[in-house]
Amino acid sequence: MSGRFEAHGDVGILWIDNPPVNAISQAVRVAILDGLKQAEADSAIKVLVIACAGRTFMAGADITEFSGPPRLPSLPEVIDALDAFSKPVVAAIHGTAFGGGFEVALACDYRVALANAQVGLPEVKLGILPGAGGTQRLPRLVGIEPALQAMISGDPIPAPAAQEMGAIDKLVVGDLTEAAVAFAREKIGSPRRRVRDITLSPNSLPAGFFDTARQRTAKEKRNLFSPQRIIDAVEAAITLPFDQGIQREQDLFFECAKSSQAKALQHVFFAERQVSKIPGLPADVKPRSIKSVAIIGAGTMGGGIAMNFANAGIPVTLLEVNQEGLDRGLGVIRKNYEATAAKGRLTSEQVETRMGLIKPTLSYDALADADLIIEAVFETLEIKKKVFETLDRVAKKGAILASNTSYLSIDTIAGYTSRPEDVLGMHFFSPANVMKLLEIVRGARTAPDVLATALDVAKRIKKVGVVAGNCHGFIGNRMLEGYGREGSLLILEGATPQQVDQALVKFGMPMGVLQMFDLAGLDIGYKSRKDREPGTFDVKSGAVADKLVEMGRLGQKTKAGFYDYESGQRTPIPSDVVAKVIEETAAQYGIKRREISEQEILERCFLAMVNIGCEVLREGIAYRASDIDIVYLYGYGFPAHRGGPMFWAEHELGLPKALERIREYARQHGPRWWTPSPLLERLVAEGKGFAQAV
Ligand code: 3H9
Repeated sequence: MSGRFEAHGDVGILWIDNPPVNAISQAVRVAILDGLKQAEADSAIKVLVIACAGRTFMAGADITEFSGPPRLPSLPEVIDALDAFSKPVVAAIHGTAFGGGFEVALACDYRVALANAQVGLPEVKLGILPGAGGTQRLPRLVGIEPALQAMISGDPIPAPAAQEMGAIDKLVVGDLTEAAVAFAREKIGSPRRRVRDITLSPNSLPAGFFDTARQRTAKEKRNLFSPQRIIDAVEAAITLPFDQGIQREQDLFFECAKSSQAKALQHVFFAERQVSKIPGLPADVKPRSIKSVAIIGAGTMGGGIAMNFANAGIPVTLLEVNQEGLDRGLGVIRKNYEATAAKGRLTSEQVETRMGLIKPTLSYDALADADLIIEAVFETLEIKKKVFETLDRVAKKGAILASNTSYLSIDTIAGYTSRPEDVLGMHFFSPANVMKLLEIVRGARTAPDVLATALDVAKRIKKVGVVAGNCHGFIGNRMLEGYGREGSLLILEGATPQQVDQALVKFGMPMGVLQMFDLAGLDIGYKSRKDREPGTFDVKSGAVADKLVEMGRLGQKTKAGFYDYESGQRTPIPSDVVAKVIEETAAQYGIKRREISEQEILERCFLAMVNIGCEVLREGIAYRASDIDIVYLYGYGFPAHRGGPMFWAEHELGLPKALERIREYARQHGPRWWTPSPLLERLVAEGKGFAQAV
């Protein structure tokens, strides 16, 4: 039973009960229609309350239904029935009234909410728009501008703010049902107060309002389809009568719903919720209690990691080898917080509270009580060895020992301690206080409760934790190698750096691969190439970068790398010097430069990455292709509206086409880096997708 009708004297309550979030499934829609019929038929009932059991009001349409054929009755039909209902209706809101849930509430006459509830129209985050009247009702209720803003951002609106906007009639502290019933009783005998009957006046808007909104949104929501359609729908609220506005909304909704962006963003919604489900990890494993944390290394990474814990109110001890390093690290942290405060996003009191949670130290003894210790020192095994041997001596029993290594073997690192079961990787992404990804590297001997704790910690510090197996570079950096290699080879073969980067940015990446190298510092790759075994990487691909480093062009930090940079600016300026280095290097390797198409740039960069992704999946380094997508979305800025590299390969390109192109590049460039993953070959041969990979 997804709903039931209860009579309480002259007040009827229509309860919706569809755990966990009361998504408006077909059964819920039927239950609402049934409840309305019963309430209409019962002459003793004078007013109706719609309320939800469990932890929340209806959190929206059932997203799992979007991928199948339409199931009737539709939500708009349910809303029509609400409109046609003859008695006043009150929505009793707790938890989150989102999307279709909020649209049901908007079709009620009144909205009563718990003070800690939230409302919102987050459809834009799923690549669609409010398709059950939201684009026509919310502007009528709160005004065009705030309504448009709410729909374009899709962000939740706390109930007190919603009340101020005019979307909530009464805030309640205490028993919501009791308060809603009492409120409803006051409305007995009142005529219906339908939002659809409110008249909107176009005169209230500044001239050119919608054009300005379109231009601003094109910049802020670059490449996104549904925000522009939201503007079209809201414009219809003002230019068309209500029923025609609803029809326009429907048409635009279906346009969005069938777009590839909607499919990609909905994939991301579920992928994000899948990552914490770890095959073989029993659900009853209890995470260890983490009340205090220590970070070793107060450099850029260590400092950023420390901020995450201070932001979550968890005390952090920050260790450096000398006072100067410690002072510099704390100075950077303070500067970051003060920059946030200057933007009005933190008070100076909050800055001090957070700084107060970070305790600097030069002594390992100060780490003895920490529940979790994260090492963020130089990326060499000799140094990690010293750190972990020391930690093994000083850390208390049961403390979790984590390494922020981006490439090195967690099993080797765990082997430096007498407690490998307490060791795992917690790989943050730079800037560590900003990027949402935490790659959690499970060693061969990592204990289940240690893994569960890391996943729990990720949630507490508002990161998305993705579990990876142990290999060189884990999921993200292992795949990045293919991406970087092809980007670097393309400039030798004839593309300019800006041509490569522009193609990637046009695709939706926040920056191109060569810009990314400049940002990270070309010396990093240089050093790692010097340390690597010959044959484990394509020497040619690093040749230009190596020369640039030897010329002192280390990237943004020296105002010169693949591009030139003006002082204090991040805008890449094409460099003639670099163009010459590229040409000379190409000649040195006997490469005949040629025209390179945008399509080739995208295929080479992303398919190289995807082919490695297939290996990552085949070897069990990632549990699911969708986990890989989440790594790329939150660690590398892959555009969410493309769903992630694996989703892109499967759904935009198609796996057979991906395989065919990889084979073609193997023919052109040799098999060393382009041999198709056996997993990809198998899936294509069997006509399967990544979901059936394991
Ligand atoms: C819409 O309404 C369109 C209409 O305008 C027009 C229609 C014609 N459907 O997030 P959690 C599942 S579009 C199906 O971990 P939390 C979720 O997958 C919709 N399933 O919990 C997970 O399943 P599992 C607009 C859903 O407490 C479980 O519920 N609404 C839906 O951290 C728990 O979810 C939205 O976009 C759904 N709508 O957060 C709101 N929602 O356990 C989407 C959740 O198997 N939902 N599930 O992994 C949310 O933002 C969060 O789930 C919420 C709770 C804040 C509600």
